[in-house]
Amino acid sequence: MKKALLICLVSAVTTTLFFSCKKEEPKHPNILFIMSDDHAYQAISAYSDKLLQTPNIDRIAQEGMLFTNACVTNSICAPSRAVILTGKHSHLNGKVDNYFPFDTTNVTFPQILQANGYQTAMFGKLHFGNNPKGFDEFKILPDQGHYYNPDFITKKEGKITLTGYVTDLITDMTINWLKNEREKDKPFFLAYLHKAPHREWLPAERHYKEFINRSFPEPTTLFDDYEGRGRAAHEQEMNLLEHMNWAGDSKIFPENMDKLGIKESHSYDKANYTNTVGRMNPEQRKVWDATYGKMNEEFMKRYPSMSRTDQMKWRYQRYMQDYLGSIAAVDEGVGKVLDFLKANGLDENTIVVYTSDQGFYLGEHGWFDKRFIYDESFKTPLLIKWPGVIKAGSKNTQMVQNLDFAQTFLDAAGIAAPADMQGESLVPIFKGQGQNFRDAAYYHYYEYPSVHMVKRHYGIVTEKFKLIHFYYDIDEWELYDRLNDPNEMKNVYNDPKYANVRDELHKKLAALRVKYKDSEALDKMYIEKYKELEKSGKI
Ligand code: SGN
Ligand code: CA
Repeated sequence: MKKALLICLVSAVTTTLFFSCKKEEPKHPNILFIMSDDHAYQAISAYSDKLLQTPNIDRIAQEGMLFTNACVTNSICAPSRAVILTGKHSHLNGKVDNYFPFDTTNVTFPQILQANGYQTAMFGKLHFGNNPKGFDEFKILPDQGHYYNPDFITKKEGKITLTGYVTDLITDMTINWLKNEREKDKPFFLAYLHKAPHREWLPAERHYKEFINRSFPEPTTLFDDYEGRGRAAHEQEMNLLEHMNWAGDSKIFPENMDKLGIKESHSYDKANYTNTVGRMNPEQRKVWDATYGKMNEEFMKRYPSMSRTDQMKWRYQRYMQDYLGSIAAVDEGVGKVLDFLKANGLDENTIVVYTSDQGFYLGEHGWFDKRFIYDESFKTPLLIKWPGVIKAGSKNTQMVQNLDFAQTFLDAAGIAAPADMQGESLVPIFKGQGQNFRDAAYYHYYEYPSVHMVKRHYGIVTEKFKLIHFYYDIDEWELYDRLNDPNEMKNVYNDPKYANVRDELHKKLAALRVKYKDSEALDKMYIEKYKELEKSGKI
């Protein structure tokens, strides 16, 4: 208690952050926050084992809680990370898309934890364009980072380039820090942030062979023609057949494309392959060429007789082989870190979280990527264990959001959160309370016009319905009946049967916009700011 007070006093002097200490301090749990980039819940066997086994990630749910309705507020990388760190929606923390830099005057929960005596470290992908504040140690990837022989921006040594595979390197850094740099008299907050399985989906060499020969069940909506939905679904650019590139995504060697007369169908080009596979050293490249060369040979024979349907099916399999293949190393890494905690007696007092910065399409609606409020990208995986607090093997169906992490971690650490954070602590849920946690989630996506061309939209999601407003170069509303149409194939906004529901949701959405301090004025302001960036050539 004395120590907690002292920490409060010292940190009150050294920081202007607003926080206060609670009276009864529990034993200050350590927090290990594991987040991957673009990891769809469909590719975690604790959710579904149709595609992949992830025994190590699953351990977190077996020893803790699986959240089946966890969701994000804005399904894109850097904005999601900003929401997590600040506990505020994008329109208030300012990081509405991947382009605007993160405003470092925002107060983040790691700064507060650090000021309250936590030792803090971050390894892996941040994607802010600036360094994280509130961390005693960090090694982060510049921008998106690379899979092979990646560069890191480090707190102590500036920019470094390491030899190896990014997932393994981030895992090694994390374990090394726990082993050699952890101050044993302090609780820690450790962010272990994978780049995988982000596009262009490069697996580790040891997983090439296993995955390149496998085939995976197709989603029922792979050949979706978007009938029954509005312009946004028709005009996106994230279709496997239309918008994936042959070289970077499907790994067709550029010389083979030339021989077959294949032109990239989209703005991406062969450089995408050269920049990524091109980073491999001669030994790595040899293994790559041998395995992917065989796949290329078969493709050379098949391509001339492939129909568009065949091409779509082939694209899907190729996509899954590399996407799921790149998760294999993530799962192994998670296993190693969990084993380390256990072997060193750290597992009992450590909260372990596994999540992704958003969900991802694995061929549903014929898509890859994310961004939409539709389920596969709106929902995100979430598994949390906290021995002694969360009952092992439990499941939770509440609509928890990435907005809730900041307050959850502060609450778990016994620290009052700043009053302007907008989430809710999940600690009551951990303790088996927290029924009716959130009856409606608010969502707002901004990055348009941009890669994948998903239009700006905001909306409200309840257990039963989803109301969406697409705006900017369009003014369209969509309404989905989530229970009767789980694949979101039919917009019932103009169906008279749903008139009451629609009117009710309009009111609720307007109230949520007020509650979270979002507004048309802010929508316009962000459009203006975006146009300025476009003019300056930064987009
Ligand atoms: C890159 C990817 C896109 C992806 C964005 C944002 N193209 O531009 O497919 O949507 O990043 O991803 S790539 O060919 O360069 O890989 S995010 O996870 O950072 O939001
Ligand atoms: Ca992402």
